[in-house]
Amino acid sequence: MRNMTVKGDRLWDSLMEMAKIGATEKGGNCRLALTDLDREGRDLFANWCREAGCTLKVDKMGNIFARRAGKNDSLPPVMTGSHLDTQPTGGKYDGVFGVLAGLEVLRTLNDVGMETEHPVEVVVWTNEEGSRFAPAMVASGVFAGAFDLDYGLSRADVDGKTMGEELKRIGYAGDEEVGGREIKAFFEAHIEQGPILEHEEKTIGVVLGAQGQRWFEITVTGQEAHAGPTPMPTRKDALVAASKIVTEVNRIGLDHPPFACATVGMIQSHPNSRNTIPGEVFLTVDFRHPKDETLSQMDAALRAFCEKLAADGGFELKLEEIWYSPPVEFDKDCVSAVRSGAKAAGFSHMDIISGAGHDACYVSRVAPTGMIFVPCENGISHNEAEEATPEDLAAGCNVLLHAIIERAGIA
Ligand code: HGY
Ligand code: MN
Ligand code: MN
Repeated sequence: MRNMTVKGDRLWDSLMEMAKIGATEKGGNCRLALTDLDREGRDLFANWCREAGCTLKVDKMGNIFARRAGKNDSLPPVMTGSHLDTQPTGGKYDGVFGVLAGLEVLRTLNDVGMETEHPVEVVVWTNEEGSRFAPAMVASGVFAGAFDLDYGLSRADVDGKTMGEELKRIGYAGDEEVGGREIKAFFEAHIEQGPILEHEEKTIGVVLGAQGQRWFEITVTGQEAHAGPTPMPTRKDALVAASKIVTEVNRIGLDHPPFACATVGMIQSHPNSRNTIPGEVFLTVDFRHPKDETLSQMDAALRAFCEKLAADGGFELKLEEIWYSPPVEFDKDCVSAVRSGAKAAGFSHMDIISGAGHDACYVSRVAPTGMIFVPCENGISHNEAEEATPEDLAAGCNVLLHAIIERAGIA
């Protein structure tokens, strides 16, 4: 059994086939959650799973479960999977690798005619990215009971379209209840999305857990006025105030080395006219740290700065924390299964904490969970230039294969 391996070429071909959907000029992918392109990617995955003999179910958050029956099909499934939605300037591997590595495991089990005791399911989680609909990982969050279904379905994009409406529109508003069922184990394979594995020249990341995140939305209100006749000292320029917040967010990140991360990813200035002083600015803040208490210190520093800025500058300032995802530790046995799988296959490996959030973070609340990382070129992700090698992807998929077989048992 140990020398059983996946077909790396088949995995690579599937990745490249999926990458044609929402392909961008610079070689990346744009398949925002619940768009027609997301539907196309989901349909392609679903067809491949049917061809592999799976039965498919979709739940009320649009999560797709492709199931390969086990000998004892009443046993809880071993699950694997990730997401197919991408960032606007995303890559070909973020999320997709975990979904198609899961499919490759099923295809390999079929090739050798192996029957497992437990059923095995490959999952596509809806809206992992949190780019079109905030927050991130919202559908796996509903599955894990972190959010209720109404909250999940009511998440709206900048045009006011809700996830519930868009799930119906693309035909993925399923009937299955979201979560609430026993799971034997969940493994997610993913590119690291950072530079550590490549720098340390390791093929496999044995993921111990993931750092915590806090997401904020801030609206600064000043006063629109004419860019010509309005004297500088009398202005209430919301964009100038917002730019001070951007600098402070960056300072807070730098203030908690080496792990803290702090990002203003979105900024919208109103009325966005070259000769009108901005009266209102909306911006987002993404804080991350492996330690909860440091995350709280970063939160407090931001709030204190904003309070002072509003008082000194006569601005109105609304700060709302829209998401808190605490640091996560994965199941020790699942982590060991990943580590021993890498060792048995002779792959170089190292323990690592995930800088990015993943659906596995929420699923770990309802199932023993582990993650497998593989390197990505220059650690670049959330970028159209995202790259990974067929060899590393196949290695990660092989570790996934053996972790799943070990948990699902051979009939
Ligand atoms: O933001 C994240 O860490 C993930 O890509 N959603
Ligand atoms: Mn991802
Ligand atoms: Mn991502």
